[in-house]
Amino acid sequence: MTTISNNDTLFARAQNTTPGGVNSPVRAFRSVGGTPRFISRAEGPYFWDADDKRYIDYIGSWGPAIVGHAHPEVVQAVQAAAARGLSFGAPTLGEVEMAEEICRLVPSLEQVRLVSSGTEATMSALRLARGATGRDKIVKFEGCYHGHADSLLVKAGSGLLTFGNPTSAGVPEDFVKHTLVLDYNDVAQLEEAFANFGDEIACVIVEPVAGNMNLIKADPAFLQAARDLCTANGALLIFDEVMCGFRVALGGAQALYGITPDLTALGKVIGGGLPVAAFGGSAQLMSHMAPLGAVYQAGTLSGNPVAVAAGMTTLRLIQEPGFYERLGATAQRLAQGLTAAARDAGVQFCADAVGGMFGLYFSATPPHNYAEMMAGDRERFNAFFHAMLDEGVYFAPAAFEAGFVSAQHTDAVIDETIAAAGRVFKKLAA
Ligand code: KE4
Repeated sequence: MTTISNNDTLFARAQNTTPGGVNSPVRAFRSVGGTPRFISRAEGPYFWDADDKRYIDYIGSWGPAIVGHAHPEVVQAVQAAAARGLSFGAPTLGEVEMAEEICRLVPSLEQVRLVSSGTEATMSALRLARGATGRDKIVKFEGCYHGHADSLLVKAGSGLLTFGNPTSAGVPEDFVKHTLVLDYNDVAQLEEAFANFGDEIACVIVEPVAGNMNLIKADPAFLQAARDLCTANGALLIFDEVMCGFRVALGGAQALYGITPDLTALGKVIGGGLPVAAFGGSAQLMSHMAPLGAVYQAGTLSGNPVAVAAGMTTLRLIQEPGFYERLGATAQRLAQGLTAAARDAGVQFCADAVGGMFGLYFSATPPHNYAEMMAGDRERFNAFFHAMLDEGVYFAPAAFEAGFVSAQHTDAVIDETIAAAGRVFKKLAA
């Protein structure tokens, strides 16, 4: 007799008033099956579900919870800001301080515009690239996700250099006919695209460390080729660092790779769990944005003072001495420990990590592109996911997502995870 959990009850109830019972599709567990856990509270590396079962959390709200959940200093800053009013629709000191801090930490940025989601940040950066260059075509890569703006909901066209097809109903063919979708890490395709359309391409948008087809690292030569081809053809290079920004290094992937994009999109960590995202670049490029220029973009809650308080406190905490060294060591400890546990159990598995984000792969080697990621053993991932959930460890509920650690994932927490995985891998091998 299976017991009905509070998660089951809540999930059934939620589906009456919200499509799929969730406010973002990945939360519905449709990729892994089963009942999503409704989270009641979180603290440090943990959160608790509607049955008050504790989990070690490795999604961290998909990146924002980098200092750990409910960090006392973040909570205190939010409470103090809220007591001064929630939103004004007028400029505030906090927004100025946040823009200055982001530009100080990411040298390629002379100016930024704050928005409320990563989707807004990338959508606005694309519009700016098109407005500044007067060109329509954009290049993206299979497996990179940049939010749900129409011209980015695109999968590769039938032929290599044919333009994209919508990945979502409701997106007219016309809205994606200027979007070229290439293979990630494929320099030859990028060179051919520019040979064919160079003077029509407004921008190349890329996740410099991809986290939406599991974790896939860009080859340095691939990013350098994108940089060089954009420069040579008068196109703009956009780094979508909504996920990897302030996650893989203090200055983001652009600091790690030493490659300077023309525009950058940021999100997640800079909001510390509240809705703050941003896009920016040179003052010259940003001068195209309304009210100075002709590229329009706006937002009622852009730069919201309570959200900015959470983000600024988080940005201060991640600058503590040794923060990224410890975060990187934590993710490496997890990746190496899981790999060893799988090997001891005789299960084909590998893992990788960059800064505070990691990838888990049921394949012999980490993937280099979307097709290789899709060739992984999805069934085995799903069995692993649920067995770990039963052990009180919550990994991303989809084989194509990355994972995240926080400053509160101590060695003891990582070792508890590895021990649980050892038991699970043995079961999988049986
Ligand atoms: P949002 O609009 O969800 O704030 O950001 C969109 C976005 C843009 N760029 C990158 C590189 C992103 O990873 C995202 C959003 N990431 C997903 C994680 N796969 C958010 C989780 C979700 O969709 O619920």
